[in-house]
Amino acid sequence: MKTGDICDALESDGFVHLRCFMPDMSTRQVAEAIGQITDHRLLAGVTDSVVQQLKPRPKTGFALHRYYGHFGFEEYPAHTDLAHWIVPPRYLVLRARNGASQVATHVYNQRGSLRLLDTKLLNSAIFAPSNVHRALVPMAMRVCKELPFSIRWDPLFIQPINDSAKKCASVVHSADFAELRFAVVLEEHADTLIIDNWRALHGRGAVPPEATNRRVDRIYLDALHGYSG
Ligand SMILES: O=C(O)CCC(=O)C(=O)O
Ligand SMILES: [Fe+2]
Repeated sequence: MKTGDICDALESDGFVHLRCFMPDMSTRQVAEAIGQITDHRLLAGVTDSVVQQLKPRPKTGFALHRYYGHFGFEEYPAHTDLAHWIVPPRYLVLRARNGASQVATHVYNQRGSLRLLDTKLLNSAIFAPSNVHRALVPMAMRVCKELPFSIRWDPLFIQPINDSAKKCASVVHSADFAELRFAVVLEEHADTLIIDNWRALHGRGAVPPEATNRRVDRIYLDALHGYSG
C-alpha cells in the first residue's frame, strides 16, 4: 500500500491495518518512512525510546497512571492515547514484534462514532484531567475544530466537567458504542495498525495466559508525509 492509500483509508475509517508491512525495517524506520515522529519522551517525562514496547502485564495496583496498572490482562476500554494532553498525538502506529492470534486491538471508528455522538453535544463537551491534585485544566472533547470530526476520550485520565461531556461519556460507555468496535489482530511479525488518534478510539481485548508473550511496538506520529488532513 502506498502512502496516499494509507492516508485515504485513515481519512475514511480512522485506521488502517497493514499486514506484514515493511518486514525488513525497524518500527522506527517504518515510522520515519511514513511520517513525522512525535517525541513523547520530553513531554511525558519518560526516558524510554520513542518506540515503546507494549507487553501484557498483571494488574499492579501501584502503576495506576498506566493502563496495565488498572486492567492487567483484562480488556482495555475505548480510549484516546494521552487524552489528558492538551493536544494528544495525532497518529499511533502499533506493530507486531511478536504477534498473538488470540489478542485483538479494538478500533471504534469515526463513521460509527459520528452516528452515535450528537455533534452539538460533542462541540460543547468539556473534560479535565482526572488528577485531583492538579488545577482544573478544562479542555474540549473536540481536539481540532478544523476537522469535521475529532474527539478525545479516556475513562481513567480525564473526567467530564459539564453536562454535554457527561452525556457524551455515557454514549461511549453504552452497548451501542461497544458494537462499533472493529477487531484487528496483529498476528504475524510486522503486522501494523495505524490509528488516527483524533478520529478513532481504540482499546485492546483481554490477553489469555497463552498470549502473554505478545509484544507490540508503539510509536506516535504528528503527521503523515504528503498529507495535511
Ligand atoms: O496492545 C494493544 O493492542 C493496544 C494497547 C493500548 O491501547 C494501550 O496500551 O494504550
Ligand atoms: Fe492505547
